Amino acid sequence: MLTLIHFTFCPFCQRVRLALGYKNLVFTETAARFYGPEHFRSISGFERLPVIVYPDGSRQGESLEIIAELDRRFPVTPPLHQGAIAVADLEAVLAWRARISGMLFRLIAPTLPQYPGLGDDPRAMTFYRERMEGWLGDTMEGLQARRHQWYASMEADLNGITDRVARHGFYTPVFSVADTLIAGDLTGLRLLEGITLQPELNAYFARVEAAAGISLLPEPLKQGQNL
Ligand SMILES: N[C@@H](CCC(=O)N[C@@H](CS)C(=O)NCC(=O)O)C(=O)O
Repeated sequence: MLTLIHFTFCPFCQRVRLALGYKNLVFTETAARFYGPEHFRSISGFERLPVIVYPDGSRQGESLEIIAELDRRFPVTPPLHQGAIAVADLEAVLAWRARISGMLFRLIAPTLPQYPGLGDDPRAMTFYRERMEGWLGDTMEGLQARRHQWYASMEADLNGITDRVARHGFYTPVFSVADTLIAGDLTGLRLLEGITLQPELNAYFARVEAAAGISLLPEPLKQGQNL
C-alpha cells in the first residue's frame, strides 16, 4: 500500500493526490499538522511535505519527483509524463508557474486556512502565519485586503492558461503532470472571497477532479488519519 503524508491545504500535496488518483493507485492519506520542521521531520523524515511511503518502506519527497517516480514504478497505469506531455510543453508550464509564484501565493495564503486542520488549529495557524508572513512580506489581513490587486496582476497569465485548457480539455489533450500542477496549485483561487473565476477555468477544475476521482476543495478530515 502507498501512503501519502500531506497537509490538507498544501498545493504541492494536491498535485500528488491528483497523480495517484489519475493512475488509479490505492493509497492512504495521513494528514499532518503544520507545527514546524521538527514535527514534519519526526512524522515523515523530511522537512517539507508531501512525502510518499512506498510499499517497500522507502520514502520520497518533492511533488514533481514523486510524480515522475510513480510513472517509473507503475508503468501500466496511465502515464503522466512520457506519452501525455512533451518535454517542451512541461517546460512551458514550469516557466509559467515560476512566473506567477509570488502573485499566486499572495492570493492563496489567506484562503488556505479554510482547510480543516489549519484554520481550526491555533498551533498550526501560528506557524502558518509566521511562515507565510515572513516569506510574503505582508500580513494575512493585508493580503486578504489586497487580493483584488494581486488578482489583477495575475489575470493575464491566468487567462492564458484558461484559454489553453479550454481549447485542449487539459493542458494537452490528455491529463498529464501539467494538470496536477495547474489544478493543484490554483485551487486556492477558488476560495477567494468576492472573486469569480472564469467559468472555463471552473469547468477545467471539474474535469481534472473527475479524471483523478479526487476532490481538491476543503473537506472534513477523516477520523484517525491525521498526525
Ligand atoms: N518543492 C516542494 C515544496 C513542498 C512544500 O514547500 N511544502 C510546504 C507545504 S505547502 C511545506 O512542507 N512547508 C513546510 C515549511 O514551510 O516549513 C514540492 O514540490 O514538494
